[in-house]
Amino acid sequence: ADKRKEVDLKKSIIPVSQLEHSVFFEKSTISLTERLKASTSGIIAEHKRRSPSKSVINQNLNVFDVAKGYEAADVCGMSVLTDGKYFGGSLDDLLLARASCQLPLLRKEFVIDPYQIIEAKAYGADVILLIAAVLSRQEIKQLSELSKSLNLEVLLEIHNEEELHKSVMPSLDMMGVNNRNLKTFEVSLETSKQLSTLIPDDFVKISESGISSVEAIKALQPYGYKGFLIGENFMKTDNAGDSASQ
Ligand code: IGP
Repeated sequence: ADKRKEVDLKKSIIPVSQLEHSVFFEKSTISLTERLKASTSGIIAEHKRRSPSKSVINQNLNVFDVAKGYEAADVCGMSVLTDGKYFGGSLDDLLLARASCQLPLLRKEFVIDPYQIIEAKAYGADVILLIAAVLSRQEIKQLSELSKSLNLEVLLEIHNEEELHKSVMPSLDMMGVNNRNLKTFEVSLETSKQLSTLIPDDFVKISESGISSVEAIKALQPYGYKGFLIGENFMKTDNAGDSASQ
């Protein structure tokens, strides 16, 4: 019986009425889009212990040091994987990153429910990721409008033309092209190049995944990309921050 209790407690979620007491509901968010527009490099550095495509990337780094290192490297923002099942992350990681740096923080999660947006706000996030592949237009609208009402910025992730056309709406701030096909895990920077001209100018363009060199960034910039989301390339080293500053 005691074991049951433990499990139930772990599963119990904090009601919205309590989450809204987080101090972050009173604090203004830190804008990622503003920082990206003002930057020449545009790096968004990710905390990512493991992934379905690569299994273990690095389990030895601690999120405090990673966040401080990214900030010292003067990146524009930090992405924190909070998904446990596939990426070994947690909401604690988000909160600890918040405790360690003043960078705009993106909650990297498979968001499907408004609750997760409120949770992100309560744990100190500034930006929400919405993935077009797993959401209907109506869901994207509902989740992005809720985010905006909480002063969270919205990054909408797409991988093809259909997802792009389905998603265009004024409640999005950034469009991110994922170079990795989430079904096959194949990575090609061509995806970013091909979709770039189709993305309306109102959105800050971000290229995500598989970016491992300054040359890759330089090759994508002429296509209008202002942001570059990089995880594995930084996390696979002994010092993620040092890698990000190179
Ligand atoms: C980072 P990479 O190849 O630099 O580690 O990729 C980021 O783009 C990737 O983690 C990512 C992701 C996602 C993870 C992009 N979209 C959606 C989980 C869910």
